[in-house]
Amino acid sequence: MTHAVSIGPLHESPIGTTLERHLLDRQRQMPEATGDFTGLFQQIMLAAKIIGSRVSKAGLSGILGRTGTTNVQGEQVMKLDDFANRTIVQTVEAGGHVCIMGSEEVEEPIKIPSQYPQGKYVLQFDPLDGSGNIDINASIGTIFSIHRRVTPEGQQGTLEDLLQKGRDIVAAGYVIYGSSNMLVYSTGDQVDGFTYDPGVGEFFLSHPKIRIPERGGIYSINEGNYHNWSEGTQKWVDWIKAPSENKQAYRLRYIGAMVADLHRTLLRGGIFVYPPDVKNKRGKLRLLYEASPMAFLVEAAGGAASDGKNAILDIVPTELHQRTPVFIGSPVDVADALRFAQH
Ligand code: P6P
Repeated sequence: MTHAVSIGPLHESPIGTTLERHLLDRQRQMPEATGDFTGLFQQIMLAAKIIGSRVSKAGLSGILGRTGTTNVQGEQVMKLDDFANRTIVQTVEAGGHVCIMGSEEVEEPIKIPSQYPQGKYVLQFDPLDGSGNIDINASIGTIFSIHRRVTPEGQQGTLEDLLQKGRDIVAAGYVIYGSSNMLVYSTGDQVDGFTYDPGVGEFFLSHPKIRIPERGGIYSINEGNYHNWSEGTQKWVDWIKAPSENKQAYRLRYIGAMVADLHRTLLRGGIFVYPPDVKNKRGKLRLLYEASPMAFLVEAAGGAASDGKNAILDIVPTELHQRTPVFIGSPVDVADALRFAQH
């Protein structure tokens, strides 16, 4: 007679915790959950796997380089940008979980075709952040942010659904396509990181409950813009890279893709800054699908994120592609930077 063998709770099992399991555990803890959020997240996960697969073969599949078009930001659209954008739109639009989408690559709000159900969520994303790094095989990423709709259910979503503060985000995350591919997300209470195993085709929990150090030792900013900055920003950079009585000289690290620079900042501490300059009065980075979701994650990990005056999550958006200055990272380092930048 065979005896039933208890293998113990799955979270202690040798296979680890998949992202799928993590989402279902989260859903079970919320009695009011309908499965909509989990369904949307599974579509985002599928898109991340498809994009990751294509990025890893970009050099071979002849889609490096430019499409010859420019996006709403006036930036050259790389073939992979376009592929990533289309992948997310087509993976999500038919799922019935969102009523409208916003993308860095698309000037207008992306409506859900009338043949599909209009869902209760709003998805905004930068499909391939740091695309300038594609051709040199440096890390790039996808950033996403999920809100609840604010317009009445059952009809198509509108721009009003997109122009919501970061403080009202339901969930945000990023995928980093690097030496390994990771998906990092939060619903506001904690930040968890999942590493992709291409042999299995699953994301596995590898960085549970990420907390950013109170203070780091790295600053991340494009010093090539030094002479375009305000005097306050210049003084902060001069200060942070010099040893002083209560701090070491910080080291400079700058990858040129916000996702990669912020992933390092989240894990190691320190600060990432894209300040205003004489050419970009409101900085370069976009609020709704870059700064807000990253600020949501960093605050959930115990960090801080400011536009130089106010918390990024409290900014009330007025335009889909509006930009904002960004000072984000360890709370002590952000407070130090704001002391200089506000002068
Ligand atoms: P710069 C990439 O183009 C991006 O939008 C962010 O990912 C990155 O942090 C920033 O711009 C880099 O800008 O002017 O330093 O090349």
